[in-house]
Amino acid sequence: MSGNLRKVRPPVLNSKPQPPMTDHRQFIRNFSFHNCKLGNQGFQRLLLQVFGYLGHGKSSFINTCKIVWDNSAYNNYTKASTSHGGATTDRRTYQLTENIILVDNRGCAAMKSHEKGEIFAQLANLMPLNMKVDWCQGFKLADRIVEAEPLVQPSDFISPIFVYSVGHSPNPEEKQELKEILKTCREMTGVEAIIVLTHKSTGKLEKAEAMFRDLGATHVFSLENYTPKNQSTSTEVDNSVLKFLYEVVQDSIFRVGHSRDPQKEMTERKIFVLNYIHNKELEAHIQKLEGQKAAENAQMERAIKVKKEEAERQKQKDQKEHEEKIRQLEEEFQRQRLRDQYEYEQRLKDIQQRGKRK
Ligand SMILES: Nc1nc2c(ncn2[C@@H]2O[C@H](COP(=O)(O)OP(=O)(O)O)[C@@H](O)[C@H]2O)c(=O)[nH]1
Ligand SMILES: [Mg+2]
Repeated sequence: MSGNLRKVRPPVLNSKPQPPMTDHRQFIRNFSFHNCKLGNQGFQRLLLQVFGYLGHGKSSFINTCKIVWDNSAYNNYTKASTSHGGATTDRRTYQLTENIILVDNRGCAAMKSHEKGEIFAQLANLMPLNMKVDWCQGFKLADRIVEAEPLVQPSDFISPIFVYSVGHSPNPEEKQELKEILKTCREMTGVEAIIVLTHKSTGKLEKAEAMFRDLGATHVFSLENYTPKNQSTSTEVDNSVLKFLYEVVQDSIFRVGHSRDPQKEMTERKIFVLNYIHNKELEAHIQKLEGQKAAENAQMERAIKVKKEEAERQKQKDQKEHEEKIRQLEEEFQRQRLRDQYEYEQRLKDIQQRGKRK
């Protein structure tokens, strides 16, 4: 990853004076990479890469951004799921301004390693936009990345936006997974993902904010999305969205203010994802081999145990037979002793009688 990619964002200070919301709108509308300090350096569009788990409100968040931006009534632009659980299977784009695009990436319920490969391939913008996303893994995924090469644009500048529902309380394993996802996103794109917390009013907001700050997030936003059940527009939601867009644009201007190379960055992202896929395949292969070895060892241990039990049974049988033989010998010896004693006594009696007769 190039050094410039790694430039840390300026921290967002709550006390920072914010311009009025009309200025936010104007700033966002007028945004173009051409106006950056060093010019656009080959970047054309700002791609807000919305990613995260299934059902956490990604599509609803994009709807909310569109509704706020267009100042319109509720509209389900993204066909967000109307019941709990997400439904997005395509990777669709939604134009916000001439230069800002929102991407509704396909989420997954739990990020198994092959799904993570797919998630990072989407996030790295290595997969074509506006096409169905079929989960695949390993070499198949690597092939698809190579096939997609002519269809992807290095001129798209990525801003990773991780959407997470405050209503979800992660267990330690899920927290560890979140940590890994955000770390990989940081390593791949060179920046911390911007966090958007949905379902804000479920009451666990502070805990979720603290968790993401612990995980290294520097930009954490929260809101209650507009949904079919929550359609009436609110100034609070409108302001949250405009602040979010304003910060994302400012952040991108800051990042493109340093020397960059879109083509090189795309190649680096591709190498990163292909390595990631390769390593995960290798890990899976090693795990499989270890599993086989463990199964073989268990089988061998079982066979040894059976042999030992057999030997023990044989030993006990031999012991019993030996004891039986000893017992029989002792009985025989006893009988013989009695016979000998009897004979002796008889002889003695005969001698005594013969002596008397004499
Ligand atoms: N109460 C509430 N419901 C939400 C919010 N965001 C999304 N939802 C609901 O959560 C469900 C899943 O949302 P969706 O946007 O499809 O999730 P995705 O899979 O991440 O795209 C839908 O029923 C939405 O109406 C929110 O901020 N608050
Ligand atoms: Mg969706």
